[in-house]
Amino acid sequence: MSETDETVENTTVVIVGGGVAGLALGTFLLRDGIDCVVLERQSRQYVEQRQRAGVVDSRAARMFRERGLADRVLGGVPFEPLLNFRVDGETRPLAYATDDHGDGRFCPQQVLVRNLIDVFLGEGGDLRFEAEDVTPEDVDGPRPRVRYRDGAGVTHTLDCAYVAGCDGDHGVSRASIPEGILARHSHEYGYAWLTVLADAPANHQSMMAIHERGFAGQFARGPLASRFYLQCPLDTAVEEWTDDRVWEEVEARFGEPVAVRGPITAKTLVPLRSVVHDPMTYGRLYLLGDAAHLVPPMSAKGMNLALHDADVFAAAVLRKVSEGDASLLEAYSATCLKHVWNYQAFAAWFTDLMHDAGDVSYRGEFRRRLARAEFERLHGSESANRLFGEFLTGLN
Ligand code: RFL
Repeated sequence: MSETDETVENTTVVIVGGGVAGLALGTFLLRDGIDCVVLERQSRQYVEQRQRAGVVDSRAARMFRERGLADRVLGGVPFEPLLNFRVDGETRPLAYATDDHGDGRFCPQQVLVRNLIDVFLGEGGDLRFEAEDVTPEDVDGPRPRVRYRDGAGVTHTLDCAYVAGCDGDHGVSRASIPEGILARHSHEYGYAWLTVLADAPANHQSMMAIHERGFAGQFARGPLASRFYLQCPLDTAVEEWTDDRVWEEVEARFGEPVAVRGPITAKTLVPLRSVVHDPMTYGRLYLLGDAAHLVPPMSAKGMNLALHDADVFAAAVLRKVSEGDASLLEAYSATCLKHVWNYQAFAAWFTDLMHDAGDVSYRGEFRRRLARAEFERLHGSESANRLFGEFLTGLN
């Protein structure tokens, strides 16, 4: 074929983005007998190695179990219903009440992604990596199209019934919606996290420090690695954080030496923000996951919300295709947004609590004392503790 050649194909759903939302959706649709094509901008190797989230909550894990996929896609270890806090250098474990029977897991996002790719391709799914210039067209009409260019420069057009925008916050799907259609509701927390990946085994699944120098966290990422988080100002630069400075700051905030100062393999800055786009649809384009909403990583809910959207959308398409009933598709945005705002409320509360309780330079002494009182309530009040446990496990 020459560079100008075009191919035109038909499918039911074009899924833009092969991250957690796109791959889970593709797998669910495929197993429900619905044609779909997943278009991913990056290479397979890139998406399989991209390190991000680590917590699959019970609700999401249960969704995979109910679809008979848990053993094949979930890795990692089950949650223990215990959070380890260090408050001003003192150990304050919090055992939270939960009816969860061990479904939630510490499962690195790249393990989930790798497994979903294996299942999807193994069952005959159509997943196209390195798709360039993906462009949704006519999504407000009866038959949308998605065009893209493959690595050989050939342009492809996919005619479809629905486009699923699963391409994250910086993707092309939401950007293709005309101005003024979506409302953007957002909140900036005023600080960032330096996120650090290190070949350093963790003594506990989770450790979180409340300290006057700011929040610090350590979360296990498999048996040999940890993800560390350090609250820092928005205007800091990664280059300012030498490895020695990272370890000194982690140890100062935890008030004890880390078990192993292993090699640091990645450092990134993440400004903490909450964002919701409303509605999550435009014509036949449906937004899923980070393309529609962002939660601060303190809550460990972003990937879980993406999985929830995939579950709701797959069920809605199945109902329409098998029974001709569009009611679930029409309700898609409202159904997801109710769940999104519930998790946003938890994420904002937990993020404020963990940061306000430490460094007073952001929100002052009054907020610090409020946050400390709330922290004590989690230890002392059965109902507060149970509600917290329900949110953490995703059962609320
Ligand atoms: P993803 O995973 O970003 O996937 C989007 C995919 O779309 C592709 N893409 C395109 N493809 C085609 N054409 C284009 N024009 C495209 N533009 C983009 C991208 O290459 C990519 O493959 O979005 P998705 O599927 O919505 O999933 C969202 C989650 O990845 C995200 O919410 C979580 O990582 C958030 N998160 C956490 N969530 C949890 O549930 N539990 C956690 O413990 C947790 N920890 C975290 C986190 C996010 C973090 N960062 C990096 C912000 C910890 C951190 C540090």
